Amino acid sequence: MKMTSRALVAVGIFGLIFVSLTGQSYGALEVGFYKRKCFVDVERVVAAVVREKFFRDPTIVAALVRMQFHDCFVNGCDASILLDGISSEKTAGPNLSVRGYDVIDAVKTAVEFVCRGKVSCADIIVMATREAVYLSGGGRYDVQTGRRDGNVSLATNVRLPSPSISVNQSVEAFKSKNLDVTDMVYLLGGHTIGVAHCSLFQDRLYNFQSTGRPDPSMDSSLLQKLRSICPQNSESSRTANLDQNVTSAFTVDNSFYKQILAGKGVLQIDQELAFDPKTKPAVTTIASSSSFSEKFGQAMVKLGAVGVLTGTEGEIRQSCRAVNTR
Ligand code: HEM
Ligand SMILES: *[C@@H]1O[C@H](CO)[C@@H](O)[C@H](O)[C@H]1NC(C)=O
Ligand SMILES: *[C@@H]1O[C@H](CO)[C@@H](O)[C@H](O)[C@H]1NC(C)=O
Ligand SMILES: *[C@@H]1O[C@H](CO)[C@@H](O)[C@H](O)[C@H]1NC(C)=O
Ligand SMILES: CC(=O)N[C@H]1CO[C@H](CO)[C@@H](O)[C@@H]1O
Repeated sequence: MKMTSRALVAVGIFGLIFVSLTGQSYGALEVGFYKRKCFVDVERVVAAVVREKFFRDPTIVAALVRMQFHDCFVNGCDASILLDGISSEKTAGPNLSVRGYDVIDAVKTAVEFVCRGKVSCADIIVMATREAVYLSGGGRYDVQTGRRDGNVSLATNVRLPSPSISVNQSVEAFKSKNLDVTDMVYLLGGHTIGVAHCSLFQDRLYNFQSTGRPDPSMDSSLLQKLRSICPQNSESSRTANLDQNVTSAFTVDNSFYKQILAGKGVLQIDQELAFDPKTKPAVTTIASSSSFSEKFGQAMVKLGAVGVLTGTEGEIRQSCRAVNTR
């Protein structure tokens, strides 16, 4: 009650000093978190490693973008997808084809060398993905950092949407992660790169919704093409590009939206996006807009904030593949 304003200022300053000495931040991600944590620019170290991997294998862009989605959608962006174990998230059906773990390991080794014990695996996923999107020609966005790593990873937690989900169900799935319809439409633009295995769209080619006929919404030339890649009743490990525009199948750009408007969506959900009244207006706008890169980056930042651990929650893993032993 007798506290003067000078005393209040002193308490405030003490608080700031305390926070900066203990290095704790309370619950917030920020752009450039590692600037105060490390003597070297961690984001540049990440960039160098990803660049080297990218020039050997440009498909790491798709691998990393999908990895960020799967990490963030299951138990928040806490690197739980990276944990090895006989029943960890990695072992669940939809995650089996997630790749890029080697890229994350290489980045972790490099950042540990320059700033030991400070950089989380959850942040590495987000920083590496940003770099990969940029290298593909998809523009550069600022990422927030300050995530900490979780220590729980269970295949039974993996409830990822199936490719035959309806737009309404997909809207619900994204909403449960605080992502709105617009975010969803931009994020599904992640399908502007990468591939899908035949088994995940085979029904659309031969027996759509048990009709014995193909999906009538599929462009007929695409149908012929996909049927030749994925013959009926074959156990095919073959794949088709998610973006059917050959000149941009490796580039994070808006051509995916042009393709789905032309009936050339490979996954059922991608095709529905172009025809459902809830999403068609956004798809049409994005298909003819020049701001996709920027908006996609913003949506990735929003995705990157889902269910994060910050401050003193979780830990900084020593190896991205295992929780620390104490
Ligand atoms: C309703 C939501 C989604 C569904 C149902 C879905 C489904 C799928 C399926 C079935 C595949 C093919 C997997 C395979 O054959 O191995 C795939 C691939 C992919 N997805 Fe999604 N996805 C969704 C959302 C997203 C989001 C939000 C992103 C990123 C922002 C994303 C990025 C990717 C990428 C980059 C690939 C290609 C992976 C590669 O080539 O290695 N997906 N997705
Ligand atoms: C999707 O939800 C809307 C209401 O938000 C409803 O009017 C529409 O019938 C639903 N569509 C389908 C295919 O269930
Ligand atoms: C195909 O990709 C190129 C290069 O990104 C783009 O200029 C063109 O508009 C795209 N065409 C279609 C039909 O998607
Ligand atoms: C996981 O982390 C939580 C809190 O961050 C802690 O309570 C728990 O003991 C940890 N579990 C293991 C197996 O390390
Ligand atoms: C599409 C797909 O592979 N779904 C599988 C995902 O993983 C769960 C749990 O392991 C399986 O039950 C699904 O069939």
